[in-house]
Amino acid sequence: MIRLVLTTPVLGLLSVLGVLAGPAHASTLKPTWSSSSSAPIADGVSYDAVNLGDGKGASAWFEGAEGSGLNEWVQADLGGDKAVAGFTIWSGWWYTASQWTHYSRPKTLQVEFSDGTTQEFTLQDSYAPQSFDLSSAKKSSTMKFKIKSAFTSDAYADTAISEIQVRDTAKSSAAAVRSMSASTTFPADGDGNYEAKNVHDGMLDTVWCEGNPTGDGTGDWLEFSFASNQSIASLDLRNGNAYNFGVFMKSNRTTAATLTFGDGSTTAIVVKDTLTSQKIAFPAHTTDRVRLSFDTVKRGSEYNDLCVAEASFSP
Ligand SMILES: [Ca+2]
Ligand SMILES: [Ca+2]
Repeated sequence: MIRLVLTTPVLGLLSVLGVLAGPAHASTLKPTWSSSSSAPIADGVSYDAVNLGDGKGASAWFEGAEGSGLNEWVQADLGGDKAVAGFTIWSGWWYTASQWTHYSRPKTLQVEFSDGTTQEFTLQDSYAPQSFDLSSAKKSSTMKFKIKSAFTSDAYADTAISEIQVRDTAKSSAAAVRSMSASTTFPADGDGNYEAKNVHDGMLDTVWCEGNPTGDGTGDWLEFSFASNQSIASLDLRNGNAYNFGVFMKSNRTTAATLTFGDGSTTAIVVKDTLTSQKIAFPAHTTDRVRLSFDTVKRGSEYNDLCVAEASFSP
């Protein structure tokens, strides 16, 4: 399945999140991004640092210096002092899994805080989000990520970072997810994987898609197991592949679903066929798990597979 609208690359040129409850449960900040340099806009595609915080793997910052851009940097302005707990990085260009090897990936990143102190982080050369916790929370209003070394690409020298999520010590309002399961899962391909964990990584173009070879997603389900009993009363959903409208229209979306709670009770919900964020309220339940079963589906124009970009439960 083609995850994205593929165009010719114009530059001319998952540490795996093993413990879901950690990073996903922390509160993610909304920094303003700047950089020492960036590759020039080409064919209408921007490689600006703003791409580091747009929730899309396919959009990336590319340094604009010679070679692999050693000592080039991006800076997150956190909007005042925050208690920074850590960050998660999608290193390299996550346009597709097969494109990822064609550009350099940061290996060592030096992070400088607003008091001038620095910490160094060594990344794996892995097509997976990598999550780092600071040894202790750090009060800072900025984080500057400087490329100190890079993994060599098989094609172009330019170094890319697709996304950086910075989290503070505040708890997210969303129920912490311990594990996910799904009725079926579409097999990984050259575009990436379609696993259930993709629905709570904060990324609009990483999705769960059902893998039933004949079905349209009707009867398929996603199940969320929480770290503890949670009172939940709303579902925050990004239906379909929420990368953009064109991609959204291609795959199936759900239009009605049933929630089944740990005690076996159920609630029917109506879902909008929209790629924008929607919050679906239901009578509060205290439960350690909930299954989201898809009852009706709107067919996509190209792929007969149901996809969900993001889903979380809140009080
Ligand atoms: Ca991005
Ligand atoms: Ca996602």
